[in-house]
Amino acid sequence: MSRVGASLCPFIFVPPASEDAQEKDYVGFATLPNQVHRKSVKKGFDFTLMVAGESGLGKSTLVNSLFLTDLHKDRKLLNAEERVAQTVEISRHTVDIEEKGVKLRLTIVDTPGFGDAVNNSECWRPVSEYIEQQFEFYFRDESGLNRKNIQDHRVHCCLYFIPPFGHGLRPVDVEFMKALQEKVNVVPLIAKADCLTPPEVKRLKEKLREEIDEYGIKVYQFPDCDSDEDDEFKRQDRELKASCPFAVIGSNTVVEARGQRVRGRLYPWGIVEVENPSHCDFVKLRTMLIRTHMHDLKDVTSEGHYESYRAQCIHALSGRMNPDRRVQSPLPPPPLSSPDAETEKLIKKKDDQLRRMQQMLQKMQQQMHEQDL
Ligand SMILES: Nc1nc2c(ncn2[C@@H]2O[C@H](COP(=O)(O)OP(=O)(O)O)[C@@H](O)[C@H]2O)c(=O)[nH]1
Ligand SMILES: [Mg+2]
Repeated sequence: MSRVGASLCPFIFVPPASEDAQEKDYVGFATLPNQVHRKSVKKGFDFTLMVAGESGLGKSTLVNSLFLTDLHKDRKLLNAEERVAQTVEISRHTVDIEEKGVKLRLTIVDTPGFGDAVNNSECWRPVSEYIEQQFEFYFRDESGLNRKNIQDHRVHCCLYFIPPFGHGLRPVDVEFMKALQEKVNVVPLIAKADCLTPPEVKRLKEKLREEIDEYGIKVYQFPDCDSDEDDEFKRQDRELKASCPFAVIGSNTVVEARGQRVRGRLYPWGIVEVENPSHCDFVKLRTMLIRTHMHDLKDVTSEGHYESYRAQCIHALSGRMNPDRRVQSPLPPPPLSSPDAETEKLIKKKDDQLRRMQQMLQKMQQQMHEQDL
C-alpha cells in the first residue's frame, strides 16, 4: 500500500508498508465514504429556507425559534409609510450555526411585506422571481469557468404560512402556492396554532388536505420510507405525514413552565410551550427540516426544480443558436393574437436573460479557444 495516502488523509489509519504481504492488494478505497463524510462535515452544510405568507403570521418569530437565534436583530423597523410603499421586500439573512463540530450555514429568505398593500394580486410574483433569479445565478456560475467557487443560494424549501382564523385556503393562498409549486418545495403550515383548540386544529388540517388535493396544489411530498427501516423510524415517518400541514407556534421568549425554562407564550390563562408536542407540531417541523429531510429537500431542489429550469434554458439557448431547429419544431406555432403588456414584459425579460447567457457562452468559448492556443 502506498504511504502517500497517509499524508493526504491524516485521519485514516494506514498500516505501515511492510506490515503484511496479504495487504499488498489493498488499495484503500474502502475508506472513501469516510473521507467524503469527513470532507462534507469539515466543509459544513448549507441550507436555504424561505418563509412566505401574509404579514403578521409569525414567520420571523418562527424562524428565530427554529434555529434558536435572533436572525432579525439588525432589522430596521419601518414606519407606516415605508411599510405601505414596500409591498413585498425580500431580505436574506445568513447565520453559521455549529453543533458538536458540525457546521450549518443557514440562509433565511424572509418576505415581510405580503398583505400590507391593498391590492395583493400577483403578490407571489416577486417571490417567484427571486427563486428563479437564484437558479439563473447558479446556472451562470455552473456554466462559467469559475465553477469551484459557486455561491449556491437556491431556495431548498418554502414554508408557506396559512392563517388559523379562516375556514381553509383563501384564493390568495391557492394562487401563491400554485405559482411556486414548480420552482420550490412548498411546505404549508398553519400559523399561530395557539389560537385553535385541538379539535379545531384537526378539522382545519383535514380541510386543508382536501383543498390542496382539490385544487391540485403540489406541495412537498415526503419520500416513502425504506422497507428495511426499523419499526420506530417507520412509526415516526407515518406520524410525520399524518400531521401535515404542521400547526406551529413561535416565540422568542423563555418562560417558566413546570419548573423548567422553556420557549413559550405566557397568557393570563396559562402557558403554551413551543416545543411541547401536545401543544403544536413545532418539533416535528424542526426534526423534518434539520434531521430527517434536509438532504431530500436539497436533492429535489437540484434534481427536480433546478433541472427543469436548466433544461428550459438549454432548450431556449439551442433554439437560438441553431435557428433551423426552431423551424423543425413539432410544436404548433404560437397563436398570432397580440400579447398583453404583462406578457410582453415577461418575454422581454426572458429575452434579456437569454441574451446574457448567450454572451456568457460566447465568452467561455473564446476563453477556451485562447487557452488551447
Ligand atoms: N398567538 C401567536 N402570536 C404569535 C406567534 N408567533 C408570532 N406571534 C406574534 O405575532 C406578531 C407578528 O409576528 P412576526 O414574527 O413579526 O410576523 P411576520 O410578519 O409574519 O414575520 C408578533 O407580535 C408576534 O409576537 C404565534 O405562534 N402565536
Ligand atoms: Mg417578518
